[in-house]
Amino acid sequence: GSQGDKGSIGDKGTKGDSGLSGNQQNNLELSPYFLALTFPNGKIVGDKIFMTSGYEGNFDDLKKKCMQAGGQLASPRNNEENAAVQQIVFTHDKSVFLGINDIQTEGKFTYLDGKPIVYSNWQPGEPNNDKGIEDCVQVFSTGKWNDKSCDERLLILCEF
Ligand code: GMH
Ligand code: CA
Repeated sequence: GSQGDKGSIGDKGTKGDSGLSGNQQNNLELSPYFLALTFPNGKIVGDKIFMTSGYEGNFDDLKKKCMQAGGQLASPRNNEENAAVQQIVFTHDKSVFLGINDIQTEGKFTYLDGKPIVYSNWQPGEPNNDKGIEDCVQVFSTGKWNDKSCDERLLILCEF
């Protein structure tokens, strides 16, 4: 929205002079619309919405489901986004797959578009490619990352 208005769901939350995102500036988090739409499966961070449906499946299945919904698997690119992912994992007590893997080249983790990751939050000792079969990335309720087999069935978490 324009400066001074109350903001809306369509407001992408561009950062202004205050350094706060539009969502914070406009107190979107306090609005009943925000509370209703994000309870208990979603989080809004800046211009990104993370949302789970509660569905569980393997990496290919979850990747496909997010794309069919017009989004993609959660791909946190900074601490704030990772904290939002962590909160959903914690709330549901189920870990999620990220839209990050090293299927193409072992040891080189990329986003789904093939670009190298710009942010990570590995658990100490990870990624360890345990048994040589771990090309996908799961998030624990601590927010820390572990490489895991893409054949595991985890909770879906998409970003829009
Ligand atoms: C091995 C050990 C554990 C570690 C797991 C995990 C599997 O079993 O190194 O300490 O937690 O691998 O990385 O994904
Ligand atoms: Ca591992």
